[in-house]
Amino acid sequence: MKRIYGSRCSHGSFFRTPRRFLYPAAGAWAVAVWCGVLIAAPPSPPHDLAPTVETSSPTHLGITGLTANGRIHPQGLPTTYHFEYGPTEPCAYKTVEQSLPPQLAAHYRETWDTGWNGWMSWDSRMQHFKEGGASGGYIRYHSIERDDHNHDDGIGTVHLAKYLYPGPFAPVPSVYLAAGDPDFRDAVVRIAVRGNQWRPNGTELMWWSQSQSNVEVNPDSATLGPGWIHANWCYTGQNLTDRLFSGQWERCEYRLTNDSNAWSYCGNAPGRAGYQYWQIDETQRHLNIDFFHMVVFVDPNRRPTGSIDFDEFEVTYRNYSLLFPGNGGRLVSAPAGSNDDPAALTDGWRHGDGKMWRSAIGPPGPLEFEYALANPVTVRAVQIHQHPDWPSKEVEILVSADGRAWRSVARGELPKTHTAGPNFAFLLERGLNAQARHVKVRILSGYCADAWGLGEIEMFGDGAVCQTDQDWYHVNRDITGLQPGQTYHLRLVATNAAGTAKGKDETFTVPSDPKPHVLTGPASRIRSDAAKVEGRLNPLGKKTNFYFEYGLDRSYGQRTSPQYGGMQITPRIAIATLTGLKPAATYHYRLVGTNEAGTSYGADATFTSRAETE
Ligand SMILES: [Ca+2]
Ligand SMILES: [Ca+2]
Repeated sequence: MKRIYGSRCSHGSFFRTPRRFLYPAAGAWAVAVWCGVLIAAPPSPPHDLAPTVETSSPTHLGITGLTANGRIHPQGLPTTYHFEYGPTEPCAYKTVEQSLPPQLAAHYRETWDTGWNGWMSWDSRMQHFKEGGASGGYIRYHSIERDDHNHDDGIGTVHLAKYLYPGPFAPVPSVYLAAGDPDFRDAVVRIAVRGNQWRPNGTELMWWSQSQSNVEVNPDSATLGPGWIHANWCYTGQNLTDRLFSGQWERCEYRLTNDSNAWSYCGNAPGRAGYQYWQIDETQRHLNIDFFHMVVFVDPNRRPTGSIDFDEFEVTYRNYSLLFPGNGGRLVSAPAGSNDDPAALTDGWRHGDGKMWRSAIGPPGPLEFEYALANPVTVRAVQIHQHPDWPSKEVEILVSADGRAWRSVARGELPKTHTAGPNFAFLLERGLNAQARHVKVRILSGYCADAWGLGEIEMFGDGAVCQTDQDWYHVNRDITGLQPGQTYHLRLVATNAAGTAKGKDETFTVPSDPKPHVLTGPASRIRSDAAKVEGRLNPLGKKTNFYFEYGLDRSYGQRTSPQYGGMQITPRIAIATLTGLKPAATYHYRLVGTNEAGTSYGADATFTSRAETE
């Protein structure tokens, strides 16, 4: 984006604290305030490529459904997609047409340099350290004895390590990502972890998402209304356990890949009717309750021991702000005289060096940012983030259809600070219903006379056309009402302005009975005498137990202790540790699931144990 400054509008001083202020001459300042900064329109990106589309393996959804999966490279263009399916070619049915979400360009970052900062844990001894982290301060989670059996059906007993409320429930501090309705599909998570004598004892440290599918039953943002329905999913496509053994800080980065093969649904809590299935695509699209790193597969008779340190958490999720350039927001004018680029106010970062805007010195009156929107929109929520060092106080939001006649739609005060840190210092106005082609944000006053600043301006609503990332998007959709025993064809279809592309045809046979569905998975943590094996298990709605058979040939001969595998209609991860192995030997293994409808055997797989000297 090109900025055009009037020659008298800028001054060269750069300042970080009031003590370092360099005041320009009064005459120069008056010019600086009122002449404004004109912002040139960004060039249109040159795209003319149709999407690239791949259909991938569906997963079972009971005996009358499936979850279709695939991925799309949209070439940066707005793109819609659906799955087509049917018992014969050409496919007679299609899922509802959906739009790919906007770019992964909204960021939440927590350094824990100053405290727990709104995060919680089931560890009552949770500790904060001011130094010694991967960078500065950090937090420590101790293994606990409080077991959560609510999710035994999905992924075993769990322990809650650390968690955050992204909104909109506020009996606890909620950080209100995307005004309380963030989209975490394919989000990128970064975290530094350190294990301190961590003995997992068969557990894994994993990501967890909890979302409410009927958020409308909350009469206000501070109440969990009666009749709530929650869905819980564990991201089992990645664990952090292996990074806990070095005793050193390990920086991890992973994606919450939006593919049902990488998640385990964790509902059916006994006696808790509020836990009900909601498909993974919707749960991640509306991550409205909380997210965790948590310890799963806990054996209450042999809990993990030790502690885990966490630092430098960051998640990059979908940026739906109407002002984000990729969604059609264009800065028309900004207050003059600042050394900061006003583009920092729509860069997706709430705060941080180089990610905020601060006015010129001694603002004498309102400061105004004007944006033009590429398409007519309805503004439904506005979230304005504070500048921790140069806080603004009163702000006003105005909208216009033509850029000339303006109407004020919201006015309020930002908190100067928040006890949970700068991520929580924002003004949030929801429940708006304002049609707009142009919007203005006015800073009316500040907490310091020297300068007024903001960290980020976000507006949410309807009507924007979102550019997409130059990257793959994983997509999935539940398809129900299928015939047990029937084979179906399905494929993913995506369309952008340059054309329509179809993925290859996949066939999928819906099971004819609720015998467990099992897939043998990989082996890992292979030692000379032990190895971890895993698989995917679908109980297909009947209480199911599973175990792994293993041995030196395909007759196996040994098996792990049976474990309860739940009664979900969706696949989950199944894990066991094989012990008493011979060194440097090739082992065969397979997953076995059994319920009242019968026993199912996964395919044979092999690994070779390590030599004793390795
Ligand atoms: Ca830190
Ligand atoms: Ca920013």
